[in-house]
Amino acid sequence: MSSAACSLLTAAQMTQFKEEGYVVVDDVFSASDLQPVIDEVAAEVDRRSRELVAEGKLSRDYAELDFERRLAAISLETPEVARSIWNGTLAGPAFFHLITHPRLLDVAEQFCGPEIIASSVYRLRPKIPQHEYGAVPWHQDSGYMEPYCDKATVLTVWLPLVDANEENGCLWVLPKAHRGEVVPHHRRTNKPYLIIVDENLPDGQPKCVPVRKGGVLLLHNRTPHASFENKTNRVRWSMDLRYQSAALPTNAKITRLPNEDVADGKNGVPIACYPPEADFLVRSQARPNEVVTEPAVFHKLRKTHQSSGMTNRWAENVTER
Ligand SMILES: O=C(O)CCC(=O)C(=O)O
Repeated sequence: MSSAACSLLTAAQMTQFKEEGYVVVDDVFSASDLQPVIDEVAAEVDRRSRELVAEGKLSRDYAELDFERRLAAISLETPEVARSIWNGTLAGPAFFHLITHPRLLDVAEQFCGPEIIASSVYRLRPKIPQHEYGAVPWHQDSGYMEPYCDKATVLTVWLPLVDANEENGCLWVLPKAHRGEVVPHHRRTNKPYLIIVDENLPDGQPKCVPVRKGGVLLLHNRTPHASFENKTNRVRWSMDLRYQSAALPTNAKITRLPNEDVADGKNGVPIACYPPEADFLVRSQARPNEVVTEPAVFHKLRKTHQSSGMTNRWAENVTER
């Protein structure tokens, strides 16, 4: 892969995001930018698989297989390694350095302004071949957030660690639907993820969005998106990261500036756009001393954050689908 070409979006890319609610930016990262994250994840797969072998839950550790194949082979025997990675517990230095990568923050600044909060809602997703639970139904990221933040822009950066395409389950989007409201979402009994059921899905032609390793897909928080089955025999590894302006509700422990939202219990401002996980300041002109620069601080935040109350906005909506 060529080394990362440019960090800022062109005017045409900005227009596409504004009009369509998504845009792909190629070559944001070089292979060497992504390798430390891959190494950190591979080390965890190695550690967990050895543990399971020792516990008699896995026949062997499949150490001879590469990053894309090893977890696929393990998952034919047990879902435990994939599950333990999926649930957001990995928060090592390489993750921190990727989330705070200057080129990514340059991109985020174009949407969020100079005071940037990294929302701690980041996910590492190993989409396992032919596993139904790897599919993510249609949803808007705002469906998971506080209604107060529906009108804001919270940027999702979807970032594959391998080439992502239709066959291995890249994302699909509904272009232009971000211009409308957050539509009703349903919870499913005994299944993960919120879903927008067919009758609530905004009109439009779903679009498959392949992204090459090193590139990113940028999504608006009201852009409906989904991903379907991985039909290959390799894992489709990806991460999704989120950024917002510090002016929005945030549980980051930072000084508030005039005109920034503060949850004072009176004006309906929530404690954060997504209270269950910890936000942190990643770039700032106004309070540079409060920017989190140490991986250990990020790690501690991830491990010790106490979730506070969240609006149960879809409480009435339950479906069997
Ligand atoms: O990676 C996927 O398959 C789904 C990602 C997603 O839905 C999200 O980032 O909100």
